[in-house]
Amino acid sequence: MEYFPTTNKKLIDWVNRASRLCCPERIVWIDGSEEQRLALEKEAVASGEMVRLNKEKLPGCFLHRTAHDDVSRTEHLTFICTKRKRDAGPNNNWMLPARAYKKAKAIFKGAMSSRTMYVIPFSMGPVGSSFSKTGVEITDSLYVVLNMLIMTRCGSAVLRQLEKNDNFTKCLHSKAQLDINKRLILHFPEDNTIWSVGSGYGGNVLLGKKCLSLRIASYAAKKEKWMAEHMLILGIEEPNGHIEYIAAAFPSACGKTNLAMMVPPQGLKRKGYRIWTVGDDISWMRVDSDGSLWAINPETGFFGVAPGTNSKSNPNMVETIRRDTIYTNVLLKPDNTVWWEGADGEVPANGIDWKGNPWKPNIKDAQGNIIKGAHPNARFTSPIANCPSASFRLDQHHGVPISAIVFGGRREHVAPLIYESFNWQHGVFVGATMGSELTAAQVGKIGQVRRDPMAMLPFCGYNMADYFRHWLNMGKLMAKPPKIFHVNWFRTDEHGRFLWPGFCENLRILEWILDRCNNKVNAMETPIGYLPYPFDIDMTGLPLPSATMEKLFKVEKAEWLEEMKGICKFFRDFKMDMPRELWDEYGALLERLKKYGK
Ligand code: OXD
Ligand code: MN
Repeated sequence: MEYFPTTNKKLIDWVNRASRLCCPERIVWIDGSEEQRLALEKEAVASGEMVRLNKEKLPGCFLHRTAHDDVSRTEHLTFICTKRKRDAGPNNNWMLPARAYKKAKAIFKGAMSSRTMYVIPFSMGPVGSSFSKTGVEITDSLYVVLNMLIMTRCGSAVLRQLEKNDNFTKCLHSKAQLDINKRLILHFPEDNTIWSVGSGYGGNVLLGKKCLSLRIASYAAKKEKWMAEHMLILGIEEPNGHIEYIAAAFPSACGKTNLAMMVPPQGLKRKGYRIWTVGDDISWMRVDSDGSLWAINPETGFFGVAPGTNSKSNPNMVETIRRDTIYTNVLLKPDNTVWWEGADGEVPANGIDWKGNPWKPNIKDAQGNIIKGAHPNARFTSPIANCPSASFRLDQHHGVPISAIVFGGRREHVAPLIYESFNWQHGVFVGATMGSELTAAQVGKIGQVRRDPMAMLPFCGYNMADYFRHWLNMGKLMAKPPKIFHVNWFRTDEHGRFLWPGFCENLRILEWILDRCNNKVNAMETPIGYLPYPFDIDMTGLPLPSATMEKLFKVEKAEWLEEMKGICKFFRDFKMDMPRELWDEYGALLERLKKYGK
């Protein structure tokens, strides 16, 4: 007779069904205790799933290597399974639920034989908050368990919550054979269910993250009138103790994590700002009784990209990942510490690369390509509590009030360093038309613009036209909606050099954003929105030539008219479902641009 630490019948039935399907050798319930975690870490080391790192230099840290073809999210194997194809929209791969269950069942069948099945009750958001969502992940991966213990609140407290309210997302995961040809990441928003099989990569298997907190949550948020967004949340505190919070959406690889925990630049030190990190990836926002938008980060950890993380790009993260961290696909050094391309310090003379092979700088593969020590998407999983800038409001049920929403993209041209939308509806248009140029790291033609509305293209769990409609409706529910801005840290000159230094200097732009929110400065009206008067940006300690400033803020009519063609093409994909208001915004912008001088 199986032991169940719950009386929740729905949960017991579901665990029994999963067990009959996957046939594990035994079932272990995760209770969230320190004792259990330490035992599981030992087990993972003994089985070779993790390597314990240098206890003095990296206390509580481990290294894990994934299968070589299982190193990032697999969007082509990710599906939204709804009764109607239309509800998934042109932005998602779609499968009929019955077909999806059948296909995946064949892979799950017996997949856990001679393995342990772990049951992880978890809460996204503080346990018991009306803001939070409960999930239970069943998995045969210890790596998943140990990551979930960092990324979410898990264990007995969540089970107690499930005694009161039996609403939870059923998350089923099995590594199965880690076969890319038998890999499926399936979302059933109508059943509040996620099935992931055949992968061991975080984004595909830590089901509380992208799968629940964005895809499933975005679907629930529309129904329940709140917002689940791919946004960082940070607070800026003035010396008088006043803190304002900003939520910002950028496509992957645009420095979201770095921005979330930036250190004020030398030139602004005299102003005594402090930055508070609330989250680096996901923001759940709702309208509170004061008529403004309040946000929580439903996670408790960072799942960040290691390459490029160093004391210049992100000193707070360097501090965070010194302990209690799981590293995935980085280089192992002879002293049992880790390294990646773009890390602090010297390039090690040798080590073991992310594939487990001996490595030296500049060694080449059979094709003559340099072999990297760490995979470009190597990751660390680390508790937010370790972060020197972690917000003291992380566990507050109400979250933090949002003064501004910032959208951003990676654009060499077209988008100026910063502009402000005219109003909420125009801001939704700005978010809906967000785009980034492809870099060498992505498949496709370099420089080609990929539209990624609100940075949600891979994460919106339903038809994006309905998502835009939801954004428009949310604006109507707020007495004090946040102002909406767009930034571009990546504008280049005629030689392809970045015009703006980025990183901590971005605080100068956030300062202007808050000045606008507090009606402290005026702005210039242009066809695309309000732009700063250059003298309103505090450039103390950053002497950029005025010609550079001019280029950073330039709105080029010809470039924008070209941009409009791309936007039009993108909007047309949504056919008749596209909200009329966004076409109105499109038409109005086109008119303003036509009338614009240069
Ligand atoms: C992530 C992503 O891993 O957005 O956070 O790809
Ligand atoms: Mn992300």
